[in-house]
Amino acid sequence: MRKHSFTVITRSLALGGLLLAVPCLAQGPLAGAAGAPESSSTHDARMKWWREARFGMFVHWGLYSGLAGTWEGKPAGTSGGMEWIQNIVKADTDTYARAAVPKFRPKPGFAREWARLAKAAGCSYVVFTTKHHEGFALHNSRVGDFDAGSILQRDLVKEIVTALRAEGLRVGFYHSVIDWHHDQYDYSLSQQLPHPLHGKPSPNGVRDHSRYLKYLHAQAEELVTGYGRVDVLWWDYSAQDFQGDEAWRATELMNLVRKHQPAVIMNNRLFRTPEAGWKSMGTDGFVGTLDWRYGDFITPEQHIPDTGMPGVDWETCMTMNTTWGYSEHDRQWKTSDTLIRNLVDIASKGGNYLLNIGPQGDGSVPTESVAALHAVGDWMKGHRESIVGTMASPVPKPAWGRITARERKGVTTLFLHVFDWPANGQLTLAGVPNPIRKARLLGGGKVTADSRHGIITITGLAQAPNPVDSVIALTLDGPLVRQPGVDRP
Ligand code: FHN
Repeated sequence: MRKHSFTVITRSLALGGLLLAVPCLAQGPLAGAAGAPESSSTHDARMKWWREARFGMFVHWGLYSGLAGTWEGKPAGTSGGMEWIQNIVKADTDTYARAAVPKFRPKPGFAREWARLAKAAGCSYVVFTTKHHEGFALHNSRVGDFDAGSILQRDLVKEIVTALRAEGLRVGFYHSVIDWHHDQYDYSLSQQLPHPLHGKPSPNGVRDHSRYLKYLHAQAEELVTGYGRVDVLWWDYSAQDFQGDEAWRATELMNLVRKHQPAVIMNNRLFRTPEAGWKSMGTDGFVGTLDWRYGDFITPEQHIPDTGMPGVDWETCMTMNTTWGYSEHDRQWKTSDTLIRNLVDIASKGGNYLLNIGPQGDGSVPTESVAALHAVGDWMKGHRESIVGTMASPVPKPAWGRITARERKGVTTLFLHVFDWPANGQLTLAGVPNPIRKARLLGGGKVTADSRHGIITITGLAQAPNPVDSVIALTLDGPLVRQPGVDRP
């Protein structure tokens, strides 16, 4: 198989005696509609909104949400993914459904609450679970009977998509290829993928996995043909011993989706090979290469790669506490300061932040998540331009914080995100030879920037205007060249 590697090509333009470098990705043909080669320019156009967005909301919501991490009156756990509760308690699907369905009662207007919260937080897109590993589909499916249409007489996907679009948000479907309900999903084919019946014989005899794949592809087709434009398809997940075409007829599945949604952006999780960006079963085991066949972006989970992933598109997905699905026992909430700084750190490395909420069985969002997202949104209100539409810092990470950058028409803006305001009120930045046009503090306030021997000093403020992250916009003549030998942001 042709290994598709990325090389970064810098187009050098001489301007004002400075080498201007505009990093771009030199890519071979990429997957377009139905697998046809996609040119780099078409690929960049397709990825444009996603690369500019920088910030999305993840939503894990299903039958597990009503169980809230509790099984037979006791906590199934106080940390970790409670969307896995069926596998934690090793319940067969009928036992699980009997316990969970009565507790899953979406209230009217739940989806509007989600959409308004995502908008208030400054998110540009929302990726929500259309089906998680438990196998319960949130749409009204014609090919199954374990779905919201069959059991609740509602099409929850339609309700959510309608609410998201009313707020101008892009729509993403998370869809689990793992399925703990379907009686032909052959869990014996992988020793690494989880299943509540692992190690036990199938209660319905030998399973024909190809029949499950027919169902998987049919439901995927329902989702990409029945709800208008789908902006993101977030597949989840494969194992080293069971992945790709063997496990899911993956290439066919991606081509099916692209046939109906040619602009869709898909992650790399139908596969699990170095070419698809993975080097282990862990979600921190990544390599910074992504062959076009395996998806559009790499998906580091619950962590931020130290130096980002130069040359490929990547998105860190993260919980606010320790579970993706709702748990009434998990109190380990990250502070809003941490969430804001995570967003800045990720953007400074050129990635996206997909921050998760786990609504309860009626769709209500935990109050801690609501408060945190509003705090992030309050910060975003005054600092949005330093995140949305920016790219990775072209200069090394400074001791006092992070840097995001924008380059337009030969003018660079560096957004200096100051986490730790220097005691003497003087901010210095080395490695920036470009002439300064101006310096302004986002949100108001006067600062002065002087440049001497390539070192910029910013003065004028005795203390940090914003204790979490104060941002100075530094406008410079010409784009910045990545300093030779400089470690990545
Ligand atoms: O097993 C799932 C898990 O429940 C959750 O959905 C995460 C989100 O990225 N994905 C899988 C674990 O990597």
